[in-house]
Amino acid sequence: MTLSRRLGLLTAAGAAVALGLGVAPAHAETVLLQESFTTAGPTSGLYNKNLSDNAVSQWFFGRPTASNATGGSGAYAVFDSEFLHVNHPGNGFSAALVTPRLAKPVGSAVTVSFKTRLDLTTGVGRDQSWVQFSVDGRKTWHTAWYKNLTEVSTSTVNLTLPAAATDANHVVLRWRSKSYNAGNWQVDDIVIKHA
Ligand SMILES: [Ca+2]
Repeated sequence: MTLSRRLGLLTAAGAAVALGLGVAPAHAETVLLQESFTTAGPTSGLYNKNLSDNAVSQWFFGRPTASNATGGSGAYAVFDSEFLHVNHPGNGFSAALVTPRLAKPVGSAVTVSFKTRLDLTTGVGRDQSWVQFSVDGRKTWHTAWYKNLTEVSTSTVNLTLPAAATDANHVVLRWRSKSYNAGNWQVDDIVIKHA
């Protein structure tokens, strides 16, 4: 392709003026989803998906056991298998906090940030936490972040999803927990953007 044709395409894309002024083209980020939670639940369309064989596995919002330890404020999401175990006899709980289908341009990278508090205390493999994404309508889940060790930590997680998300025209994310009976995973201030 000739340079003039390339510039023509850039003009069509609205970027040639910026190039002409010697200014790098703007890469404005677009927020696909933002969630800071209320005690009544998410406001962004995030929803609970029970992935267990019991009826009680679920994320709670702003409760039940501890204050917000994520670095965020106010309400938050928590998967608390200790609470579930105490109140519903049994072991082995699993649920995901799932986003709606988020439409995006093909070729734009997806970034995810969230504040989190992990209190995984029952040993390797008993408590597991994933951030996963799907680009085929929730049939296949790709893991972008995973924890399975005994760990107590607070952090802000910043992820850029792999090429499969960049190449897709939509993405669905989920925060998936699988925990035996004593784990606690808090999440707050989720922001999902595309470049
Ligand atoms: Ca919050």
